[in-house]
Amino acid sequence: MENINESSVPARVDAEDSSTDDLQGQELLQGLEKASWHGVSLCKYKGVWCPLTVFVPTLRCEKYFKARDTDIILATLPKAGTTWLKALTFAVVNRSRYPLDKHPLLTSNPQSLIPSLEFNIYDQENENPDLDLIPDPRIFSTHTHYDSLVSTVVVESKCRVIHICRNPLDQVISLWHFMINMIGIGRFVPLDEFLETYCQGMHVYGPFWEHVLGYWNAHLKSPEKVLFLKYEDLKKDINFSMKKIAEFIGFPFSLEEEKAGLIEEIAKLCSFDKLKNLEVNKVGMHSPHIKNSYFFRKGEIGDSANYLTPHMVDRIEKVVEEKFEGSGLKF
Ligand code: PAP
Repeated sequence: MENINESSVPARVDAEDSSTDDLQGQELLQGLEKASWHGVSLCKYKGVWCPLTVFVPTLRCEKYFKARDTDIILATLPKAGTTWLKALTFAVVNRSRYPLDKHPLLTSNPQSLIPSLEFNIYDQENENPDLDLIPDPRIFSTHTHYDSLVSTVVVESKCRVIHICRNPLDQVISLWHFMINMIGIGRFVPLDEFLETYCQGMHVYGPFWEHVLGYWNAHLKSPEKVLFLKYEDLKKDINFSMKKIAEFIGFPFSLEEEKAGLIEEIAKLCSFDKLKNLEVNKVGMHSPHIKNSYFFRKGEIGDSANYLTPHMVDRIEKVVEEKFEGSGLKF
């Protein structure tokens, strides 16, 4: 997740210095429900609470982005495991290009190796960038919902989508810390207040149940198109999960690679401890508001137990039970 503060919302544009997209966006925006979520401006677009800062980029993405059959799209809710999935996918796809001891992951944050469609590709400056210049396979990330992705990505191409989800208890705690930390934007929000809006579905890219169920149902319908992963499964058996990812995107590990221990080596390179302790992730900045280190907090299953009261756990679990009932999805 990137800058989502009000200060970088484009000022209302006037006809002389704005593009048609900006104007259409502003017009559309006027009819949308808006909210200030703990200081962050959101608008509800096609049922999704979208940060205002990326509203116009989201429209541009819908309008201009044409997926290639070879594209790989990493689709996640903020704090579900985006950074880890980016590192793994990048390392799997590029494994014959870079030796592990001179790997870009050693000097770059995984977030900067795989651009986000809304936050980086179609950012405020890039109205319609030439994506043809990017060689195959292009890898992009998105936080948007499956239904929003359909018009641009899924229907017209054979590109593959990887979704990772996470236990909502841990995810909300991860998001809470991240929001509080953001330089110049973050402010302390009592956890119970934060939780309440989360349970109402009002949060960046919420409601979380609609996000997750969109990808879950798409996976059930077209498993060859949408891979559905769980953060907890990756924690339990990263080698197995990595093989699954590699096969899904058409880069399966050969027997020789397996025997040579390459899967274990890549898992180690992408592990929380390894990435967290790299200089670039200790001191680097992702953006003016976000240090690279914010993407590496604890990286554990069950850290939420250190923050949530039994009442809070009950509150989230009731929502989860109600919203996911009958879906076959368990956390
Ligand atoms: P984003 O959606 O804003 O990009 P994302 O990477 O999904 O964030 O979430 C960050 C979480 O993933 C953090 O969880 P925590 O707050 O509970 O600690 C972060 O620590 C965790 N994380 C980052 N990299 C890894 C990794 N390599 N292995 C396991 N967990 C990781």
